[in-house]
Amino acid sequence: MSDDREPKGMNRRRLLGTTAAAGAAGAAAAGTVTHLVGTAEAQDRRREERDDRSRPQRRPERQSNEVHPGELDEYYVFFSSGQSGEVRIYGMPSMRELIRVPVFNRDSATGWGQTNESLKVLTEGLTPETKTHLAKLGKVTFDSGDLHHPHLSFTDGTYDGRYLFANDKLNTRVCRIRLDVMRCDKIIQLPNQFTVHGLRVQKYPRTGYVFCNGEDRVPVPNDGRDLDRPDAYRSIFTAVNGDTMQVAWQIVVDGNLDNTDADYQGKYAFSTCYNSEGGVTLAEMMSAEQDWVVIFNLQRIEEAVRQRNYREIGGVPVLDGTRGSPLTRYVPVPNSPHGINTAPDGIHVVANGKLSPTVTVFDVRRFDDLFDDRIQPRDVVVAEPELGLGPLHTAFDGKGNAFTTLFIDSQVVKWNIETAKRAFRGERANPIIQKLDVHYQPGHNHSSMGQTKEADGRWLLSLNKFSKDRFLNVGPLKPENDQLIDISGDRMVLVHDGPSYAEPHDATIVHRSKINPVHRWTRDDPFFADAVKQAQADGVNLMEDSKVVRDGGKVRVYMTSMAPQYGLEKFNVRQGDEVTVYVTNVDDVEDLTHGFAISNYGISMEVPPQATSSVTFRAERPGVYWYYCTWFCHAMHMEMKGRMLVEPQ
Ligand code: CUK
Ligand code: CUA
Repeated sequence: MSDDREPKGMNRRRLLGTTAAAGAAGAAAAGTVTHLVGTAEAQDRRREERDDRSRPQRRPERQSNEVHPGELDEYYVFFSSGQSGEVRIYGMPSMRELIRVPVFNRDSATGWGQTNESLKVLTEGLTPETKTHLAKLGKVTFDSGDLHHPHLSFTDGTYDGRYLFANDKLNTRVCRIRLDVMRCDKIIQLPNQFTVHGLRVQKYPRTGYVFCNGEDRVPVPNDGRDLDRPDAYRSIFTAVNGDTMQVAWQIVVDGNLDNTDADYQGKYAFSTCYNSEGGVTLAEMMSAEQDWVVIFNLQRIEEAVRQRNYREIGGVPVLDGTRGSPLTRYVPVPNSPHGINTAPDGIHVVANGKLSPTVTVFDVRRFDDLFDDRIQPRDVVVAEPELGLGPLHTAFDGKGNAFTTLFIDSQVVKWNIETAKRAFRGERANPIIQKLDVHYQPGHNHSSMGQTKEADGRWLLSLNKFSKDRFLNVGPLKPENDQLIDISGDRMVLVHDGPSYAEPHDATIVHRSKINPVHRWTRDDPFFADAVKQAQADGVNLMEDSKVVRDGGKVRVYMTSMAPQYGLEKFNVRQGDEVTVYVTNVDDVEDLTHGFAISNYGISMEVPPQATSSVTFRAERPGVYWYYCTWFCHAMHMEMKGRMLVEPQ
């Protein structure tokens, strides 16, 4: 992909250069440092230097993280947002936020959580028990979530650009985002399981499965039985079919489940457990010297499902994976592990110690023997280096090195996997290459393409939980600090501090060549197929017609939007009507989004190019209500409006 600059821009900058140079000279005269101002000439020089780098020449000491105006980033970063419930897309290395994708939250800009199209996604996958529960509260869905782990679909060990999957720890849901339109198209709530924390996907041959860890232990089914009998509580691991977004199977384990990952062979998934004690208090959960990693044998599980060797609970197959089951193995690791990460070499898996200063390295090639009982559980461990205090997550450069966050030490430690293995075998060897201070208390960290077999060893992000003094004080609630680190050389170099709102836990860094979003919707998109169907039934051509269809107490208002006008300048309804407004954006121009909002009715939604959006409400209050376009779309955008006339009863 080329970042060809337009000759037009060049000329314009040359022209403007005169003024800029004059300004710089003035500043110099005033005693300011000229090199900070930067003349147009210097900018050109920098640009030429940068352009040189795309040619096969000597690689410079340091790669630049500068992305000049008009230039595009090389990577997409898909950030989670924790308790904000959305996904955020950044460009890297500039670390500019590009867009947000609402998921488990309610979003004012797009109408996510209000439009019929989003409500379908937010409601159709809830369990029957939840639907009943919410109905009693007069609600149809949850309006908050806790999204921790965004992971893209794979084909053959790398990203295929189809989907992103993520968890909702708050309400036990899993979402899927379509990467062509960057919109969530499916959300399901998992039965039986309580919360989804760790979430990763099958890497080979493709996704395939989305693996979901049930973190907290509860009675199964959780219907009022065994309330205060923690020994009867269970954690459940779920495999969701990423194509159908239905539960493929669930498996009950001992202990609990924190984070998870999968191998590059399509044979195993594995999860950390920090509560092997089955405790319900902090002291109980920390009491044992060791917890474990549980390994799931996918072939054996699929065979057990085929043999119907399960109980059906909540409409899905639930297998027994507790100790002694042929479907699982439990490998003891030091107290309270957290993250678990498969290296791009397809061989090594790192479980991060948290309470222990160590990480535990497994060799997946030994898992077959473990399941065939030819070796003992700890025989799959090939290294266990002591790295520092509070290791939480590990990233990789694809060159044999690993980068582990140390929460308590506020550092990232770079270490070598082979050296750690030599030390584990008793050789005198120090695997630690460098420790870099980060600011402060890092959780996850991520390397560019580092969760695929195509790890490129260029950039590392450290997602720090505290920013403290790193930014202007904004009051008691501080931003997080996502720090960009250059790992292309021998030494890690911190190059950028990036504030972010609550609270990215995790991110996936994807080379832009893997992602190909569209510029407009197509009329046959399933996202608004219900609206198209209803219009057909009403004899309405959404792309041309604007009209009102009355159907008893229900009124369907169809209108087009084309800058700067809606198809209807006014429409009448009666007080008490159930009104559905369908707006179809017939503009075929890239980036020409309209909105539709009704003042004092709390209605607001986005209508992207070539899409239909709809919203349903009850016209309970008589009077004149102006509707207007919320997206600045035209010079006459302020005039893009009309009146809803609600006739009193
Ligand atoms: S968890 Cu947040 S720092 Cu939910 Cu991936 Cu480790
Ligand atoms: Cu349409 Cu503003």
